[in-house]
Amino acid sequence: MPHHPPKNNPLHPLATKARVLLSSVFGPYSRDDEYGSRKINPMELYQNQVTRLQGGFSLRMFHRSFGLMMIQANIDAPCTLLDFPTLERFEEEIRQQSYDIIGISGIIANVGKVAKMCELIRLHQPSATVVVGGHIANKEELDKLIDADLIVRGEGIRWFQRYLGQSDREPIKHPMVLSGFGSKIMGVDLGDSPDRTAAILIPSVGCPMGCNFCSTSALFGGKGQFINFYETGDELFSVMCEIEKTLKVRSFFVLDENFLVHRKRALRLLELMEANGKSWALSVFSSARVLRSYTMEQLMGLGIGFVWMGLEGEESTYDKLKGVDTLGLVQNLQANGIRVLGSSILGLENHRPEDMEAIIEYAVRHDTVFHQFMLYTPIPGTPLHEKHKREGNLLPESQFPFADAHGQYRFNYRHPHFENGEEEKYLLDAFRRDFEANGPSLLRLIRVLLNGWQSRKPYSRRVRDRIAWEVAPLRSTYAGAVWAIKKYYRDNPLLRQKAEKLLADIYATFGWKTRLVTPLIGRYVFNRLMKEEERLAAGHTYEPRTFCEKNAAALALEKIPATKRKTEARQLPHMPEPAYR
Ligand code: B12
Ligand code: SF4
Repeated sequence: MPHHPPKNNPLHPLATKARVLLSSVFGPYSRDDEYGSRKINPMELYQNQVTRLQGGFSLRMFHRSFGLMMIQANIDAPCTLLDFPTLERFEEEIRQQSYDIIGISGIIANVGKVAKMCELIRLHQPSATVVVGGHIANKEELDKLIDADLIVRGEGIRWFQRYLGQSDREPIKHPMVLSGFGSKIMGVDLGDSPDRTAAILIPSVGCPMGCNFCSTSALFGGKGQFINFYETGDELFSVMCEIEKTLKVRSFFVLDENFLVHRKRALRLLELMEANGKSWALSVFSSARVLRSYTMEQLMGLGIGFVWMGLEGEESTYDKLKGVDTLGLVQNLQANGIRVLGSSILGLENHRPEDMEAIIEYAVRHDTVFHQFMLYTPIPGTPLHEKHKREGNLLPESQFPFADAHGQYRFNYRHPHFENGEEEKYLLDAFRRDFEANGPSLLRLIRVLLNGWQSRKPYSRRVRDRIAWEVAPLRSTYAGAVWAIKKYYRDNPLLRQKAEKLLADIYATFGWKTRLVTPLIGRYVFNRLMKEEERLAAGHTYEPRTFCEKNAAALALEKIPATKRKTEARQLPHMPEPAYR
C-alpha cells in the first residue's frame, strides 16, 4: 500500500536504517533520590497502591513497559529495548553503542529522570535524535524541563512507523509477553510459568467515558475518543490464538481501560470463543455501568475471572457509576467467582476530614478481593487539571515536586477542606481499615475462587473447565496458604475465624487428599511468611531486573562489522532534520 505521511509528521533521514534505542526511566525505584525515585512508589502495582499495608501478604509483582514493547514489535529499524536499566546501565549503553534515535518513555512523576537521561544522551551521543513519549508528554512546558528533540503526545506505534517512513496501515503486531514477572506472596516465589501467569493483551488505548481526572483517557483524546489496535472480535481472537500458541498460556490480562465498553467486539469474541471451545480466563478493567450491562452468562462465557472497577466514592457523580449499586454488583460478581479489584478515590471535592471515616467504611464494606485507594490528583492533560489551573489551586513545583504527585502521598493542589498534608493519614487509614476488616487479599481471593467452584453448575462445559483450572491450586497450595493464615492470626478472633471457616469449606469441598497435604504446605508457607516479614521489617525492597532486548534487525546489524555499518548509513540521501513537537 503506498504510504503518504501527514505533512507535519517528521521523517527521520535514515528511515528504517536508523538505529533505535528505546528505554524506560532508570531505577532503582524504591528509594528516595534526587531524580524522583520514591521509597513509597516502587515499580510495583500492588505494593504501591493496592496491598500497600499488607506486609508479607502483599502481592509483589512487576510489569514490563508494554508501550515500548509494542513500539519495538512494530518497527522495522534495528531496535534495542532497555527496560528498567539502572542509571549506570543506561549510560553504559549509550557510551558503548551508537544510536540515531533514542526514545524514552515516562510518566509525569519521571520528569527528573527523563531530564537526566537527555543530559547523558547529549554528552555521549550528541547526534542522536531524542524522542520522549508516554504520559509525561502531557506535562505542560515539558520542552523547557527536558532537552528532547521530539515530544510525542498520544499513540506512539503509528507515530514511530511514520517517523521511520514505514506504512502506518499494517495490522499491529502484538508483543508476546506475560503480564507480570518476579511475583511473590507470603514470601513464596510464584514463578513466572505461563501455566499460571496471564499473557498481556492490549486491544485499545484510551477510554471514551472521559472522567475528568483520568489521564489515560485524556492522553488518547479524552471523552468520546479511544484508539483500537484491534477493531473487531475476529482480529482480537486471532491475536489471542497466536499468543496462546506462542506463550502456551490460557489466561490474558486485558490492558484496556474499559474493555467491555467495546460491546460489539467483546460479544463477537464471546461467539468465537464458544465456537472454538476456548476456555480462556480474562482479567479486565471495566466501569461499573458497562459491567452491569452484560448478563452474568455473558461475563462467565467470556471467561471474566478478574475485574478492576472504579468505585470512586459513594456520592461521586461519574456517569460510569450512575444508578449502579456497587455493593450489590461486587457481591454478585464475587458470588460467581469473579475477583474484584475495587478502586476508591479519597479527597473528592465534597470530601471533608470529618466525613472520612464514613467514606472509608463505605469502601471497605465492598469487601473486594483487592482495594486500591488513591488521592484525587489533577494530572496535566486532564479536565480536572485544567479546572484547578484556572482556579489557581495547583501547588508550584517548588512546593510540591512532580515526583511526589503519584497519588499515594499528598494532594498536588490546595484542597478546600484538607490542610497540612492530613490526607496521607486518611489514605493509610483506608488501607489499614480494609486490611483489618477483610483480612489479607489472598484470603479473600481464595474465598471468591471457592464461590466460583460452588456456583459453576449452571454454566457450560467450557466455562466449567476454566473454573476448574482456576481453582486447581485450592486443592493444595492455596489450602496451605489458608492454613498458614489461620496460624498467623491465632490471636485475632475475626481473621482466625474467617480463615478457619474457609479452610473447613475447602476440606469439605475437596476431601481427604487436600486435608492430608494442607498442613505440610501450610507449615512451609508459614515459615516463608515469617521470614518475609523479618526481611521487610529490616527494610528490604524489591526492584525489577533489567531487560535488554533486540529485534531481528538489531541482531542482524550486530553481525555486520562496525566500519561497514557507517559506510552504509552515509550512502543514504540527505533529508532535513525533523522539527516537530
Ligand atoms: C502498567 C502500568 C504501570 C506499571 C509500570 C509498568 C512500567 N514498566 O512502567 C506499574 C504497575 C508499576 C505502574 C506504576 C505506577 N503508575 Co502506572 N500505569 C500502568 C498502566 C495501567 C498501563 C500502562 C501501559 O502499559 N499501557 C498500554 C500502553 C500500550 O500504553 P502507553 O504506555 O500509554 O504507551 C503508548 C503511548 O503512551 C506511547 N508511548 C509510550 N511510551 C512512549 C515512548 C516514545 C518514545 C513514544 C514516541 C511514544 C510512547 O505509545 C504507546 C503506544 O501507543 C497505566 C494506565 C494505562 N492503561 O495506560 C498506568 C499509568 C501509566 N500509571 C500511572 C501512575 C500515576 C503510576 C504510579 C505513579 C502510580 C502509583 N502511585 O502507584 C506508579 C509509578 C511507578 C514508578 N515507580 O514509576 C498513571 C500515569 C499518570 C501520568 N499522567 O503521569 C497511569 C496513566 C494510570 C492513571 N490513569 O493514573 N504503572
Ligand atoms: S471509566 Fe475509568 S478508564 Fe474510563 S475515563 Fe473513567 S476513569 Fe478513565
